[in-house]
Amino acid sequence: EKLWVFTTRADTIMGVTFCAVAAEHPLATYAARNNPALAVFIDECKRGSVMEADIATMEKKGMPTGLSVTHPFTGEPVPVWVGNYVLMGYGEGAVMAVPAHDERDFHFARKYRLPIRQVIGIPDEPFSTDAWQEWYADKERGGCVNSGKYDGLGYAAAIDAIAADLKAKGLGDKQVTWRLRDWGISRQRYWGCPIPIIHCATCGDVPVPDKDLPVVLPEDCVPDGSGNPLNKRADFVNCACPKCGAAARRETDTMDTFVDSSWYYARFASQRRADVMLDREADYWMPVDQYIGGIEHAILHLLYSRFWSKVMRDVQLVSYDEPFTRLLTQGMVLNEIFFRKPESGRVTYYNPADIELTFDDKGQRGGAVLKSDGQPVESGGIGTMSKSKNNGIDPQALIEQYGADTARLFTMFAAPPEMTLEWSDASVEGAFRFLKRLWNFSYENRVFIEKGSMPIHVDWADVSAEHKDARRDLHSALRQANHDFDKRQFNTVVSAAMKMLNVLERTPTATKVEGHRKIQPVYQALVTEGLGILLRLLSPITPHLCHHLWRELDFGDDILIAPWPQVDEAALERDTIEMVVQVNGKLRGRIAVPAMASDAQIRDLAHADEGVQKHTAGKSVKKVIIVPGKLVNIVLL
Ligand code: ANZ
Ligand code: ZN
Repeated sequence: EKLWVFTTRADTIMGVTFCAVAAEHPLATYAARNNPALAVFIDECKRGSVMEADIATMEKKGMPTGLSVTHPFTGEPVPVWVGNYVLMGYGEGAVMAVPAHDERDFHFARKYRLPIRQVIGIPDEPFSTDAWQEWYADKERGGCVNSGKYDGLGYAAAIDAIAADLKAKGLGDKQVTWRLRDWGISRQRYWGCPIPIIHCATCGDVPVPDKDLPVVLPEDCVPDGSGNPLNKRADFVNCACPKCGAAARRETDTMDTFVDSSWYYARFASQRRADVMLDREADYWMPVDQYIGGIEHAILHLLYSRFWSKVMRDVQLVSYDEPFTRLLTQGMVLNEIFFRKPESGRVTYYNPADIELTFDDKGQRGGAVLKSDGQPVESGGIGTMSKSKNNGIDPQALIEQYGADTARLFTMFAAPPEMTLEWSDASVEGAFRFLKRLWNFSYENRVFIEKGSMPIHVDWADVSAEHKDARRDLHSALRQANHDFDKRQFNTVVSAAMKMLNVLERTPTATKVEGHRKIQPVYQALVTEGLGILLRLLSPITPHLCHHLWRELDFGDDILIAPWPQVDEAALERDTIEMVVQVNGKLRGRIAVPAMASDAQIRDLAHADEGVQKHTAGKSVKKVIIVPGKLVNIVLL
């Protein structure tokens, strides 16, 4: 007979020193017939956990079957053991053990004094059977050793060669194995998708006929904590068997909510028809371009929905293969936790919105009191917003006080979306102030922008250094923000917008001409261009305000259809660059050098700087190091 094993490391085949089978494996049962000790051990294993997580940590135990198999290449006999770490439900329920390169096999072999044979090596890494080392399992860096004709081959090449040789002998082949496990989808819970099955004493489990679908749940059950209330509903439970017509019972288990969440998005994209699960419209919209969810979905929901998509694809409900193109895992929102713990009884948590903080004369945070009774509460520090800790904030309250744009700006600005975000009322205020500034600035400058204001023609090559700098700052902020939008790093998009407003606010507006203030056309041009960019840049984050100002300033009717602002590369060019000058590595001055300056020119300018001269006078220079665009370091002898 043959013993089949599943391995992902065929490259280690010359290091096999034993095989191990699961307790449920037919070979184990066979070996236990005349071996009572083995039978007892097998029983013990069967009572143990089959959870992978438990198996990973539990003590590895085994017992020899007394049988052996023949190594496919060397022809040597290989003993077969029963091992408690081998799962019947995975692969073949049997493993080829390579103690030198598999950590479980290593500990097993050490415990039962089985041979350990190195067959993967990394130059300069000494191998010892005394203790397991991470690199023993490294398939990236290692190559075959002590493996005859396979010596020197890397992981992939060795597997190809060995698989081909096994195939030629009819002793093996490459195969794809999935680690999907069964998913029990029924729940003893009232409010879920009904399982359309009727239980009949004679016919068994009979599906509800198509014409009677969907099974509709009663909506007036009152859960009383004593189990699934559907069980008590005779009107729901009692029915006739669709096959024989006899009295039968309707299934009261409902489906796991993960069933619904596995495909809801496809239904959202195809919700017009009530008579089908999905129509072709789902294909038009799907897959989801950008999925967003918490990390808690990483192994459950995201895996289930991929699996479900493939089933829907196989039964030709949809034609796509994967449900989500791109995933963003957002960070948790944190907030302070407030509570009171009575002498006896349960802790009560209070919502931060109902708490007032007290401060001493120096503005230092003191205690906290509950607004309603003025009595102190304790702080439990910062934690994830949760129902159990009652530290969630209802954005509705913020929206009512400050408007939706402020609420959005604050959340976008507080942290990159993947990071945790600490809630702070002060930052909400800051976001609000910024939007007010933008609003005021826009109205103050409206006259320069709206239709009917002076037409402006500016040759940007020909304006003052100050205005050139301002325009460069605007465009370099835009370049950074466009980049950050692509990376979904909205917090720095907001900082770019803030920088733009600062630049615009400090740009000189007017010159005095014959005692009168005369608005400079270059200012007008700059503010028109700058606000145009700023409003479009912010519009995905604070849409209402930007849309309104866009119209008020006569930029156009609808900011949503305005083209996205583009960086003017010419604006980014500099006439002069500031470089820092160091003497022996210490900062001694700053110089402005022409953008096109040669190294010799830069060196001369550095030596001419007053601050630098103080430290170089009378000394000899050993060498000058120039880091282009950044720094000059003068090293003295
Ligand atoms: C020989 C070998 C040598 C292995 C080596 C690993 C390292 P993943 O990657 O998680 O799929 N295996 C196979 N079937 C098993 C079962 N029923 N119960 C427990 N373990 C089983 O794991 C694949 C590896 O898990 C396989 O590759 C096998 O051990 C083990 F240096 O074979 B390997
Ligand atoms: Zn029946």
